[in-house]
Amino acid sequence: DQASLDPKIVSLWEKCAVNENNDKENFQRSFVRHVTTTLARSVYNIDNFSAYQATAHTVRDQLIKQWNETQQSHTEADPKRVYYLSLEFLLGRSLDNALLNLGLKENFGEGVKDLGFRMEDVLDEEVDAALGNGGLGRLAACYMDSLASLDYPAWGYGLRYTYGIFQQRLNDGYQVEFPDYWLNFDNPWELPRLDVTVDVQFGGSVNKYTDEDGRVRHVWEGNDVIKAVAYDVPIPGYGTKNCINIRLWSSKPKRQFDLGRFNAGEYEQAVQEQMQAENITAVLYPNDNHMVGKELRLKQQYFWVAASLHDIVRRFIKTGKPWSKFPDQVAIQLNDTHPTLAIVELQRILVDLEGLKWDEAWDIVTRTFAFTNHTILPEAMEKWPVPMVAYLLPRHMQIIFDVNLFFLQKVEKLFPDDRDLLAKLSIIEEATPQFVRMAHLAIVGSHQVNGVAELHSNLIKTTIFKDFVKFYGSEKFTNVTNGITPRRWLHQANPKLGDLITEVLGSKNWLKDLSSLNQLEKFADDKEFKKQWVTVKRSNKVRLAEYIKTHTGVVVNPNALFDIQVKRIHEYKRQFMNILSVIHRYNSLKKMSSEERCDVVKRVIIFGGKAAPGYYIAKLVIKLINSVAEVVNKDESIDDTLKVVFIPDYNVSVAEIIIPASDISQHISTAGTEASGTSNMKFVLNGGLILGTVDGANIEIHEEIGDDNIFMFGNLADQVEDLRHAHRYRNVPIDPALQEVINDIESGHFGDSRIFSPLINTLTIGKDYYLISDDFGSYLSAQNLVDEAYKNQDDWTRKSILCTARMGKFSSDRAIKEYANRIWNAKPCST
Ligand code: GPW
Repeated sequence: DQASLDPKIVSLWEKCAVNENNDKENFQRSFVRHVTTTLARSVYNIDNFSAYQATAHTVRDQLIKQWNETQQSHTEADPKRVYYLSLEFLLGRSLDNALLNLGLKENFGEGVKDLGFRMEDVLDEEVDAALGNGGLGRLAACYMDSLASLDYPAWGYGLRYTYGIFQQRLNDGYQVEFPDYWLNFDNPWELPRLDVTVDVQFGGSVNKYTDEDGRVRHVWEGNDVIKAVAYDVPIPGYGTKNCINIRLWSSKPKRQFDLGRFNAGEYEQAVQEQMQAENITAVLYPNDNHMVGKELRLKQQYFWVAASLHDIVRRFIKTGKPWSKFPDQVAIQLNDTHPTLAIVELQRILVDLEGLKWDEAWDIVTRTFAFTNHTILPEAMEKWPVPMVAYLLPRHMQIIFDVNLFFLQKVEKLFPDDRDLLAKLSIIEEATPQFVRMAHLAIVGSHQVNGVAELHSNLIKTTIFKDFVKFYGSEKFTNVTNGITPRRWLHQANPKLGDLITEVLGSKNWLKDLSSLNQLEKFADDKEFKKQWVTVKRSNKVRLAEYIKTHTGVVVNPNALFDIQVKRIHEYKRQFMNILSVIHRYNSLKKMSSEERCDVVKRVIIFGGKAAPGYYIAKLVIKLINSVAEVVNKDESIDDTLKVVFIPDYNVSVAEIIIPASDISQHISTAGTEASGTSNMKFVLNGGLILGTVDGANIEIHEEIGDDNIFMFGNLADQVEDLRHAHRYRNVPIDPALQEVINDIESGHFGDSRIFSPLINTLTIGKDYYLISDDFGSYLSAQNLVDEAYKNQDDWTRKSILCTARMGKFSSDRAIKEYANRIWNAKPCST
């Protein structure tokens, strides 16, 4: 409370709050002070890592100031707040991003250089914050950047995993996983709030009593209590003083150990409780687009949701407003179904703890929450066994049953005697045991449900949620096409292209308004500009070639066409189809004379991505890629016309090197399976062309950039059902070119073919669920068109420029404004 502060403190604070001059000299003073005090090192002994730490701590000081000022001003203004609940925040590195967003890069860069360090080396010392699997987690990170840059009063809530996504190494071409112990050294990008804690309980039982008004009230007496401790991660906006927050919870035992047992000499049992508590936030589950029903995962979800809601409610109560105002003050966005228990937890808080009537509470709840769906794949749909929920969260299970009862009563009223519809809409799946369908709960408890690209948002209305459209009408369902932050994915990852754009457009305004990139169109035929464009792309390819040399030993030619597919390894993403087409290409090259090969466009085919540790088929795809690479790369008879590379341990910081270097990137999911994709946007923004299927955001990218600048192929989403049906019930002959490739693998050309038979079987006895055979012919044709187009380098450059120029729509700023205006009803609030 500012009024009660000592005026002396207030005046000092105000002085402090005025940003000091961040010139080179002040930076260097701070750098040396952090080396000698924070790091307690001698100035005679500063290595790159210490230089990184000292620079990071200097930036951290600035972040803390801006964080404080922003939060203070939000408390005073008391606007409607936005909370983004995500189990994953795939932030990557922070130093370069903070330097650029805070506008410190130039001065601090000079300061670092002046002290004898190379900025690239210093930046390279940072470990990624890899608290996510792939697209969903990275989307959350891009959205935080936009929320901050657009001055929204927003917070993210997540978990502070001790171990992020595993590190991937290769052994004999197979993926092996290593723990990602990212907190091994001090983490300057978090502010531990050891005093901000929430007790979260599990298990126990529910007791009933009748209150003074004669109402039946419920009290949940938990069994275990675990403490959630807050760690705040400041997120600076670009070109604003606003700095928002991601609050990550870490689990700690309520008490250090059982003193009775300790004194009885039972040391192991005495610390068991502590270890179990710390387990909750120990590790990120490494599955992408796949549900694994582990009890610990459900505990993570409730632990996170309970701590976050307690925090949100606590902040609201401080304003002294009545509960009816809660939805006017708070918007909570659910990033997929992972935080769906938040709906139940808020209802419990309002009814059990605050004493509101059920209907009044439920109205507040549904006006507060909105839900984003990110997939229609059946195996990714979250459902939890009722007995497990009842055991861990007995009161929540009761509330879910009541929510379902009242919901189904309403359905029944509108559609009397439709038992079938009731069963389809029910939050409870009637099986043995019963399951809670989290998506159904999320829909019923939210006022808006959105998909993440046009096609996907239409598909959810006609497939997985079609019965909900019957009941609610289609207005409850909407689309917000995903976006990416141009700050990280162009300015930071591709500084040379960023500088060129800034130079020719005459300002950095495009970083705040990406649609202004359309002014590049008039330079698409400008000879001088094109030359510069090519020079930048070429230098990014050289940078990637060096990275490939260092990390795989393979030497690649930067003049070749770089063809890239980097993303989580998944059957629906069809890396398998890609490597099969590589074999086809290789065999064609082998059949040519060396004169014929002279006319062939040289290609480097680059893969990267992690497979979930338990995903056997995905891991076999990695092995096949490496086996093919081994044969192709050492075959001198094809004159370097083809190289195949698997870059290990694909993550955000590796993506920043790979994406700016692409000529073509592949986004080739079976139509209807990739909800949006976001790396497709990153590649095109960096002047890379796409080879893709008619799926997810590819469709909207195509709409924006035009037919001439994208290579699309394959069957459409509305054909998929029939094609699958045909495979299942008729003998559909395999595409002949594909059959040849299969024969080649089976002949042992790429090592012991028995290894790959489970993979080959997915095409044959597995009925080719992802329709590789159906798309293979058009895929090869599209590949040929790519080769032809690349021969005309001048025209290719024109396409590349037009790609970048027309990507304005895909800024996450546009996406966030849509959420704010159409879903949250939230306004910016600048400091
Ligand atoms: F299954 N996505 C992801 F929907 O990266 F939850 N992980 C996931 O577990 C899920 C979705 C989930 C991705 C989608 O696959 C991708 O198409 C989309 O662009 C991204 O989420 C962001 O919306």
